[in-house]
Amino acid sequence: MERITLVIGNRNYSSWSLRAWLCLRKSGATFQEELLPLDTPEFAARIAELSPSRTVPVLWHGERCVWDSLAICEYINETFAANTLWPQDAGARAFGRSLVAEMHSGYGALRSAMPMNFRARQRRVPSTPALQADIARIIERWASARQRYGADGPWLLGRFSIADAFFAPVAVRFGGYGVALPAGPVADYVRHLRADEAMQEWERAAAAEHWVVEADEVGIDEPDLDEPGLESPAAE
Ligand SMILES: N[C@@H](CCC(=O)N[C@@H](CS)C(=O)NCC(=O)O)C(=O)O
Repeated sequence: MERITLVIGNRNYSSWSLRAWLCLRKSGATFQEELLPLDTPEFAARIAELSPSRTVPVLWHGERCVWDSLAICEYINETFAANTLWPQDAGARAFGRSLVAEMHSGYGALRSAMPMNFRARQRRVPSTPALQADIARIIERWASARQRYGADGPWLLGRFSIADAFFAPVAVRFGGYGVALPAGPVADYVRHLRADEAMQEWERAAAAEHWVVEADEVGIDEPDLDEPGLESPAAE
């Protein structure tokens, strides 16, 4: 078996790394990690050797290099997961791929206003119409997925899929920045995702990190507010 190495950024901040790592962990493959701390001279020097895009994640499988999180997740699905990271049903697969494509190329307001930061708890950022529109759209997509596929299991498409990996960093953002979720299937989904063994493993490792990326430390701590924004009756 050729060596598999996933190059990732800081677990606390690197949302694209988390997506690829979750798929690889769920595939059951044995792999090594190389962590490059974001925003450091070490990152710049090493990533130039490892990734044509100079971003993380990047996957090395023997001599093969796969860069960009979505390409990596698709490669993992085909090569290490026997295509189990997408549903068998073509309609469900198309729905899931649409969710993932939208996440990969969109939700810019959410991504810039609420950087993934596991250490952010009860943080609040200014609300803008664009941010609220992204949040509402994601909640609506999650609700739609759970309505369609809830009978097949607790993940967005029933069984774990690349779609869950793609939205995992969003669930972390919603928790950290106090985004209220409607009680019921959406809140249940987020709770299931955050409690997942692989997510917990990543979160524990993130908590042990000491690096601080100032650009990703946004918002104001509001310790008096309830933590985190699950099951707000007001959002129902
Ligand atoms: N479209 C890329 C985005 C990757 C990306 O922006 N990664 C960030 C870390 S989460 C990065 O490497 N930033 C370092 C830099 O741009 O210098 C993907 O999906 O993998």
